[in-house]
Amino acid sequence: MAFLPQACLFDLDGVIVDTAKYHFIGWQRLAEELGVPFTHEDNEQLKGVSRVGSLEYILAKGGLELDNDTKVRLMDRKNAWYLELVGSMNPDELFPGVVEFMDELIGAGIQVGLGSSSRNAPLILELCGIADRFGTIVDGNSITFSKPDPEVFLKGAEALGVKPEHCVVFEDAVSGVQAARNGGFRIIGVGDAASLTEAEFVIPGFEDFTLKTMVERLS
Ligand code: B16
Ligand code: MG
Repeated sequence: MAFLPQACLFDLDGVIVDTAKYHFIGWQRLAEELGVPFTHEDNEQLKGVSRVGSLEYILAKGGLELDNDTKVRLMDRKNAWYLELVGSMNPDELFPGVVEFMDELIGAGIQVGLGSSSRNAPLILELCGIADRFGTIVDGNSITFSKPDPEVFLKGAEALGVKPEHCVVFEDAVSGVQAARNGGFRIIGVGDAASLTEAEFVIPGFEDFTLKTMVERLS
């Protein structure tokens, strides 16, 4: 029997837009100040990881231990640099096909929600002109536990009044795919098929991806 989802939850960074490149600039600048090397490979490890989790990663890499106030100050500095870069984002930065796909879902009566670790998610959706498409926005401000904990997606499904098994999660991060799996969701990976092995299938992006294709592949 065909599987027709009642809702789709989208991650933000790596699924709707590429904010990882801005996170990289901010974390690298901070890491440099701390005397810790920070590479693109390090940045890959931080996809889907919370702001505090990302700082902890850099501190651990440098063998540094800092008190809580200092950690908060450092995260605020990095976020200020990040916001300078994000401030000029606009609809041109949306990944090709993602809005068209969302509009197809909405037109078919399938709800759309956001499940992101980023505390800046509402701002980014506004800047990109797509905030009004989301029936719910669950972001880093509304969760206690980071991916791979399923909280962010469970809250999204609850807000939309949909059970996880009737809901598809789109994720680009290994921790995000694990979060969806831990919550009992259907999961489509976006990006690198070699690393997203726990997804049901992986798409390179939303260009040429349609509701019909999704239903066929999930059924
Ligand atoms: P912020 P996602 C995540 O977004 C990013 O992938 C991750 O690199 C970042 O550390 C995290 O948001 C927190 O972001 O500092 O803006 O609160 O992929 O879950 O949409
Ligand atoms: Mg992501």
